[in-house]
Amino acid sequence: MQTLTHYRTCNLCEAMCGLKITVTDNTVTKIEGDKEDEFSRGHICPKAYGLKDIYEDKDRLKKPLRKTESGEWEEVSWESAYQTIVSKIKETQANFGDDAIGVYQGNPSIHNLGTMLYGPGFFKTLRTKNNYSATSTDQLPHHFASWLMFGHPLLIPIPDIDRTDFMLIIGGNPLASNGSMMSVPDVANRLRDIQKRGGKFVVIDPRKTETAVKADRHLFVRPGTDVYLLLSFIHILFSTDKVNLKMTDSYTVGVDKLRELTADYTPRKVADITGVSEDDIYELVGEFTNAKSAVCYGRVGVSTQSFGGVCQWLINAINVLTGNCDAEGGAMFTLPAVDFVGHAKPKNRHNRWQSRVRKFPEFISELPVACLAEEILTEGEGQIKMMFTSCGNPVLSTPNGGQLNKAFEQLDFYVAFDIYLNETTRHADIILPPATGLENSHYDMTFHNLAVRNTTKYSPQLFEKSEGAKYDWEIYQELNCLLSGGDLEGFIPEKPEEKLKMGMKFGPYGLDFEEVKNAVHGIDLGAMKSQFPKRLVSENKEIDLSPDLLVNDLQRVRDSFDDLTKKTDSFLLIGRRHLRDNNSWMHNSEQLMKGRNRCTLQMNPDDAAILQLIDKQSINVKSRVGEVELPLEVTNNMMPGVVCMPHGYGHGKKGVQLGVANKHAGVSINDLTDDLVIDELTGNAAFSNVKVTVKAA
Ligand SMILES: Nc1nc2c(c(=O)[nH]1)N[C@H]1C(S)=C(S)[C@@H](COP(=O)(O)OP(=O)(O)OC[C@H]3O[C@@H](n4cnc5c(=O)[nH]c(N)nc54)[C@H](O)[C@@H]3O)O[C@H]1N2
Ligand SMILES: Nc1nc2c(c(=O)[nH]1)N[C@H]1C(S)=C(S)[C@@H](COP(=O)(O)OP(=O)(O)OC[C@H]3O[C@@H](n4cnc5c(=O)[nH]c(N)nc54)[C@H](O)[C@@H]3O)O[C@H]1N2
Ligand code: SF4
Ligand SMILES: [Mo]
Repeated sequence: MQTLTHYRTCNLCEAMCGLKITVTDNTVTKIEGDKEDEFSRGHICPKAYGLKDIYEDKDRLKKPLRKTESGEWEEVSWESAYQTIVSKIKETQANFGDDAIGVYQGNPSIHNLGTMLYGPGFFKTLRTKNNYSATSTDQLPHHFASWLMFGHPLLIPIPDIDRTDFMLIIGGNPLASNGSMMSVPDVANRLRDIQKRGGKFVVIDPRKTETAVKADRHLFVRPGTDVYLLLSFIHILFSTDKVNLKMTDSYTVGVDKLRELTADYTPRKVADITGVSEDDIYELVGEFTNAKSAVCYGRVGVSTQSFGGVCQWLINAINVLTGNCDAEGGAMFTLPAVDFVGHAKPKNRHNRWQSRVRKFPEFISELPVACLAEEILTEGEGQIKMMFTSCGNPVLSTPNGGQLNKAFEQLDFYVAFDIYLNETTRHADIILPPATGLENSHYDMTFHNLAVRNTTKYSPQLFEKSEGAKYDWEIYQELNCLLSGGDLEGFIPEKPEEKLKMGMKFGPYGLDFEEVKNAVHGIDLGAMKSQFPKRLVSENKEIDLSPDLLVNDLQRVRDSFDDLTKKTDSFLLIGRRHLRDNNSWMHNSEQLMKGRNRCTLQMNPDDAAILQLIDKQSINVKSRVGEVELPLEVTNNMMPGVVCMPHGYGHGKKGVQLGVANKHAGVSINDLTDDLVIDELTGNAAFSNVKVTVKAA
């Protein structure tokens, strides 16, 4: 019997937990939290056990698949798959132009070193403007606000959770998600530590979440109205003379403008439509400004709404106006070992082109994924005929997934880089499955940049990839080589480690990659430090509190106000995450799917009583774009007028090879969410502004 211990970082979510994996005779026998890990201190969540399940999963694809004329799948060689793909690319470009090829890059792309480093290079050579990703279902508002206020879309403010005295969490549920745009392993203890040192944390959310239950206070807010609450928060800061920029004062502009813009938004005016009382708003601002340090953090719930961009702007503004930006215990900025931001120059990243059908502006070279289906379905010059997806399942993950499903059916050609035959990839003509998880080496290019503490850690591969399999970095570089007329004979793709080595050497700490490799529990580079104005990328190294694009968008906010005062019979639908789910793709793990059905519609008891619905009853939920049936779950945790279901379900479709997942099929929330309801400024999906009706099935 041969036993070895392997240390690595879990790449399944943003938290970067250190794992200690015991392997006996080439089989994983134990996965536990690595107590010596410099960042995660032994924390782990149940999803980590999923790494073993993914490695051993019989349904996971390991060889390229091609769909035959009769619709069956056959295994083909890499060379033959490559040849077909390259000739299809050339044919499509010659017949219909570069924009006839579309690309969707899904969430695990950024959790995967090879895909992250070499995927974009390949997609760039396609020269298409039809670039889509999960970013426009998720976080474009953060990048938009950071770009306009601090000069770079990746200069993201991170809560200094370990030192703050007051944390305001709006639309985030870190106890289920383990944090996002804030890599924070062991978040439950870190939040408890705020309380232990005499501080507080408050949650604003239409659902009393797992995080809200532990908070000092929870306030229900009506979905999609946070913008008014935030405007009112800033109004109070000015009207009660609580504005004090402290260190950032000498290089911040736009303060007076913001005073004017928020002048009308008294707590009295916004209380009714937000559902947060005047007293609660005053008390909240009081607590925030009286705390020695404080930080306002808003996540998916405030990004995925019609005014996501404005919300993230106002959240940043609150931190600046109260002297909590770039200050200990406030919203700080990381200095990662491999740094994308340090040498960047100010540049326009918006509206350099528009989508063909709805004319939405591009941002950071992407178009809103809510436009993807219409770009495939609408005939005319520039129509998408061929698609690539990488690490994504947009039929389940993007607004109006039902329509996108139809769109994928009618493509001329579709290539998926994916490890499963799922609801989206079943439409593919070719699937290229890379080695994944424990078969890969790993480094978090993105999440070290978003972490609550500066650390760095490299994880080696645990297992050899299976025979005949390829790494994603090999696949992308080989395709690129062939596409540019090269030959694979003698072609040696670059390993991601080469880029890492250079990135670290020329990074802010000048680290030796060998040293990083040897530090199996990671290297601590210290707490976040104040770095402004030096680290600002903006012209003149200023913080802009009133950028024109955001200020102009307030007109939409004003225009929507009256609509919100009208009574309606519809419910607002919001999403939720569960600790044992991971977006749409880990439902094939037996370990993670244990327990009761999670795909239920949660509703407040008063609403259920009015509609004469009872717990566990099968109900019908309908929106402008579709309808689904699922069991009702009556709970006091829901705000009246709001219903909630998880995303990522809706398995069990024809042709999908997912044994365990199909047993827990559920229905897709994105058969209800609306591609026409988006944040028109940033292009982000506005999942939380979707109206539905509910009745017995
Ligand atoms: N209504 C609603 N919809 C939402 C959300 C919501 O809150 N509400 N959340 C949104 C958010 S924040 C996100 S990020 C998106 C996520 O949505 P997607 O971007 O679609 O990502 P996943 O659902 O995680 O799908 C992951 C896919 O990647 C594949 N995969 C996993 N590992 C690898 C790998 O190593 N290599 C390759 N090539 N493939 C791999 C899996 O098989 C799966 O097909 O969903 C969004 N959709
Ligand atoms: N276990 C698990 N972890 C995950 C994921 C997963 O699927 N499962 N997904 C990962 C991904 S891709 C991401 S992006 C992160 C997301 O990380 P989080 O943002 O922490 O994730 P959510 O749990 O979706 O939290 C969003 C919260 O916003 C609330 N909300 C909805 N609408 C509104 C609104 O209008 N206003 C306010 N104030 N709140 C609202 C919801 O009730 C919910 O509690 O999680 C990551 N981690
Ligand atoms: S919290 Fe995230 S990183 Fe940590 S073990 Fe769970 S899935 Fe992995
Ligand atoms: Mo996400």
